[in-house]
Amino acid sequence: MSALPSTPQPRPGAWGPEEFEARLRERGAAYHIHHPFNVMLNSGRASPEQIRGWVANRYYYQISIPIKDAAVLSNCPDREVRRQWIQRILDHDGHGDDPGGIEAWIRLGLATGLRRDEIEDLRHVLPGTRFAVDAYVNFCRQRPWQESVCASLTELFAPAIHKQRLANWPEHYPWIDSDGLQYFRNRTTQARRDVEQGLDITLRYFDTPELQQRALQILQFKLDVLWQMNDAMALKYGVTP
Ligand code: AHQ
Repeated sequence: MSALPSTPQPRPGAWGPEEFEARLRERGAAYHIHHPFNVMLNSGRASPEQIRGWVANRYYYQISIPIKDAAVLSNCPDREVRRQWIQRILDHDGHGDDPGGIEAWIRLGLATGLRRDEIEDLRHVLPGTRFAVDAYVNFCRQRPWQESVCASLTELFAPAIHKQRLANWPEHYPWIDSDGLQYFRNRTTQARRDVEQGLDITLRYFDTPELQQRALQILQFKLDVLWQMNDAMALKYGVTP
């Protein structure tokens, strides 16, 4: 396994770290914050049924994140990277007194009127959701750990979407108890910390023009995973204009 250089060392013809990061951030135009289903959710036009469908489907993504992160760890021989990356599993599964993000997501579901059993038994998960999420988990099982780190960088754009929900949902959906939004409060800081590590590794590992194009391709794959989930939900629950 090629050890990571301590700082980005772009090879001839490769973008420097600032330009490379800018190219990654440009892909934010395809982030699911712009999907019509998500725009409906965050502009207050979603019905309780559409919101419950979204929470129940996204639950499958949430419980898959620690499985995905464990796959990244299992592929990664770099102890320093693992020492940081393992925090992502604890954030979702919980540890000590912290019940974790998956439990917080269930509480969001309960606050929208879903029952715990119908969340956890995945009865509402759509084929398009399942296939997109499984594609992400299998990518992280099969590809080099550095590629999986790059795939997590859709979270470059996540703080904005969590802040948008925290700003808009209480006004648009006063019937959802504010405690149910705790997941988004937690992720605002956790996503920033995750992105710091993920971006640092990506800028150091993808150091040739070919590898940097591969990084953009990987980010687009993960953007498509998130977009497809919204496509499946839009088809099932409709998008209220
Ligand atoms: O809640 C989210 C989360 O824990 C993660 C982990 C990260 C990854 O490793 O791929 N991506 C991610 C995301 C979460 N929430 C999504 C949302 O819209 O609420 C955003 C998603 C992401 O941007 O990849």
